[in-house]
Amino acid sequence: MELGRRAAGMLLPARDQEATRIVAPNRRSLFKGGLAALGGAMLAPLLARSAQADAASGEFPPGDPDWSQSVGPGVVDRPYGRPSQFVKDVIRRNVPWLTATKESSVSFTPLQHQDGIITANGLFFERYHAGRPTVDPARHRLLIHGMVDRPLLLTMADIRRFPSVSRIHFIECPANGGMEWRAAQLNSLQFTHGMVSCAEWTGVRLSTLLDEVGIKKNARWVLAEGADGAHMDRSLPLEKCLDDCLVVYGQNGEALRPEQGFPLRLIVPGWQGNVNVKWLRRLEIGDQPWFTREETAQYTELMPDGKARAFTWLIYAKSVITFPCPEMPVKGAGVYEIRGFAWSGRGRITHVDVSFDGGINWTRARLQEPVLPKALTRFTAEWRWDGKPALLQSRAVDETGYVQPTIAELRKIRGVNGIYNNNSVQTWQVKADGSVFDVELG
Ligand SMILES: Nc1nc2c(c(=O)[nH]1)N[C@H]1C(S)=C(S)[C@@H](COP(=O)(O)O)O[C@H]1N2
Ligand SMILES: [Mo]
Repeated sequence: MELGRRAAGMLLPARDQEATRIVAPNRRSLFKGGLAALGGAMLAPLLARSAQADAASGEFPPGDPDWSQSVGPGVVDRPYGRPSQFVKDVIRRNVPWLTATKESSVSFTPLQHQDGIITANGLFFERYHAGRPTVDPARHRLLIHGMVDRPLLLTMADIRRFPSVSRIHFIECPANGGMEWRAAQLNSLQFTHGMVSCAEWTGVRLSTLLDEVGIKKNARWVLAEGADGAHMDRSLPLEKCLDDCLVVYGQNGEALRPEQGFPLRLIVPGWQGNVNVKWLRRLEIGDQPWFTREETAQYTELMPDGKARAFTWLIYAKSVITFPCPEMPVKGAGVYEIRGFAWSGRGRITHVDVSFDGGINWTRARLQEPVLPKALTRFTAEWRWDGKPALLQSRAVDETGYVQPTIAELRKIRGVNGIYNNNSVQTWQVKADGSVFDVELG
């Protein structure tokens, strides 16, 4: 405690008027330099108010509270780190009525709390068809067989010996937004859009493994199968497998999480979540698709004429505003930084436009670096809110020129029978009191 006090004495100004005089100009200059472009004049009263609050609490900024008067826990107090106790509400959530069981279900990423493009491993959305298996990496094997010259049975150690790559990609379940096809019904960003997450994946190019086994001349398809109780299996065109698919064991600097397929998972960049087979145990090479349950009974799109589209793998450009949103209301008129995510399975996002009046006028948003292909991309825009009701929207365009559609445009073609691939423009209604609601424009 002695040490704490002395250290504090050296670093922090004394609690007197002098201190407030020292601190106040610093705040103002920081503010002028960094935030001037964002309407400094309107934000200034906000900062002044927080200084008043500090003074009211009897502590002059930067203060000298309990934690500055003592020594905290030492190293390896937490051998595996975890978030601050003050962010304990930033968690994955599920919609209890959505599925009959938790084993065949989904949890959603709290996108309203995600800073930057990487989803924390503990917050990556989960989608299980038969729960989360506990796979022993020492006993796990990957079998590669079928139309190949040299079938292979690989251990995890074998897989780690191949040349490695790291890539940042999103995964989105095509059912993301599926509950909103008919009407806006979930008043929550987490539940309308939280079946998308983004990570840096590390592993082996699938093409490297396919080179190793030697693909026969007439091979056209690859079946990927999981080791979970569902044995989730999907047919993929060989062309995509040779292009950019990865077999990964790393996720954001550590081993894949059990939720994401530990110890081994297939990453199919930009394609629907369900083909990114987790707990990957088998790759079979063939000359035609297998028409498994997951690509016939499930994951097809029922069109208005009663026919179903199968093998609709691509994730088309999509975006959503993450601040403000129903979970993150605004407080009073003034300048805000609108924040959101855009992504496309067809490559890079080239631009995002935002509207404050339900799509009548549009403003170009700023894209934050890095802007990577088939990855979440951060966009921001300045919003001067006059305190009147507003309708916020974002609309993404990708490098192929594809423009994110409205829900009305989507329904014209696809009707309302399906549940998959709702990449429509989201509308958030901001009321005069700053509260935000999930609405649909007719
Ligand atoms: N083996 C296996 N792989 C699987 C699944 C599964 O249930 N079993 N779910 C799929 C579905 S439907 C999706 S959307 C993604 C979700 O990946 P995540 O749980 O890492 O977010 O994994 C896919 N891979
Ligand atoms: Mo999914």
